[in-house]
Amino acid sequence: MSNRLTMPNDLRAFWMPFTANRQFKENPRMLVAADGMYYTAADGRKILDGTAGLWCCNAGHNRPKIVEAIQKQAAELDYAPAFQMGHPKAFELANRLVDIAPKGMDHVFFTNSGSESVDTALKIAIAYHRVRGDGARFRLIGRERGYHGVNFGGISVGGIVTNRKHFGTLLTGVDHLPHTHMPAKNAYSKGQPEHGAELADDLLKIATLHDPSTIAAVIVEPVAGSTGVLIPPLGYLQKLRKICDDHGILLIFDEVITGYGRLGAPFAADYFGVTPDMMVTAKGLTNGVIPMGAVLVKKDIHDAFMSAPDGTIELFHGYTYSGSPIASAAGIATLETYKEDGLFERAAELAPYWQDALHSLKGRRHVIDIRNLGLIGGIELEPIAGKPTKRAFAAFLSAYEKGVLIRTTGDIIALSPPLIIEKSHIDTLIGTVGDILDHLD
Ligand code: PXG
Ligand code: PLP
Repeated sequence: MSNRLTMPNDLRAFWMPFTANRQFKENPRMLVAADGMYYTAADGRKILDGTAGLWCCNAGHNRPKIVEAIQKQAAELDYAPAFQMGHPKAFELANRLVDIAPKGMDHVFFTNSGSESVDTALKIAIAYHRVRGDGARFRLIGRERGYHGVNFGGISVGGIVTNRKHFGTLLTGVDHLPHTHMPAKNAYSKGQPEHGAELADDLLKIATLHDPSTIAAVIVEPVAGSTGVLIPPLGYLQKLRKICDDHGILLIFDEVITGYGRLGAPFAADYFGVTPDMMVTAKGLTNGVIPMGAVLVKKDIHDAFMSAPDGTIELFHGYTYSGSPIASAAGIATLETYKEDGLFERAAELAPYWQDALHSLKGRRHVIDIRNLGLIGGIELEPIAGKPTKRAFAAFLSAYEKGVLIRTTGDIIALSPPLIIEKSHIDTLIGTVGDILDHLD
């Protein structure tokens, strides 16, 4: 007899990602529609989206241009083989990405997610040194509290203990920089904190320990998102760039969250004025609508592979859905939407209002730090003694009850609204969070 479950609302089969499955299924939170700044819940309530989905719907929901592009593409060319075959839209999207990327980032490798983009960039880094005859450079350096997705490469360079400890030996030849979170000195910084640029000097220490000639690449999030909105200290990223340059080490920025306007510039590289050798992107590339990632690569790195003998595959890497037609069409329509609506500029214009609104929560119950940059905000709460994460999760549940979607990580509330947010929405979002905190245990 089949054990297939036929009840329409049986929730057991779907093993949900990064979710307390049993708790969720006892009291599910179901979204059934979305438009502009709002989700609609299954019970019909409108939920203000304070997180752009999961940091990805930068242009807001149900954008006509993106919806039409996907519909049209599905009917015209649903899928084309990705290997040894092409279709025009993938090339067009790559060109458009190069147009908005920092100067010199001239090539694009397509993936389906941030995790795949991370592993792609790490592989390109190691292979790049090898094709240049420098195969002794194999080490990868990540950072504590870094999130680089969930594939083996990404969790190896990542710095989240819970994401690593269950999964064996991970990649070898990996080391980690210290994280840059210094609440004792930097609490309540507006924008970039003043203290901590010297933490970048640890790269030199690590490089010296292993010998710099063994290090292939360093990967960091310009602003760490998932581990609670950690803003880089002034001068920190510049120092990393300098140390990498001095020692032939590639610098990879993981811009999965910071890319596509989140900081009020196309990429964090533009915002900070530091150009990495590769940029890892996903999420906002298609406004979160269709899975897609892109690794942007400097010309020199790409070109190093192109001296392979004629007719040979230069890089033995790729995915069935690399640059798939529907994702490419969605990407093109997304970049057009960002441009037509001036959303990157809009994020920059709104950033001061966002900063003031966030920091107005200073002194509210349980709040021990507030951090912000562009349209990202982090509100750190005092944990309940012996019960880490419980207070912030209670805030998340209470916000959802009150019609506002926030995200929590540890005891930190992370906010990253769509870039179409209005000042009145910011008032509602921050006002609701403040009210909730007043009533939390
Ligand atoms: N790098 C960074 C910097 C990310 O933020 C990934 C890689 C992996 O992307 P994919 O597409 O494989 O999930 C991410 C993803 C959260 C949250 O609430 C953050 C992410 C994903 C889900 C939740 O902080 N970031
Ligand atoms: N596993 C098997 C058996 C496959 O045939 C393939 C691709 O052909 C993969 C995994 C990789 O899938 P993807 O290219 O979607 O990452």
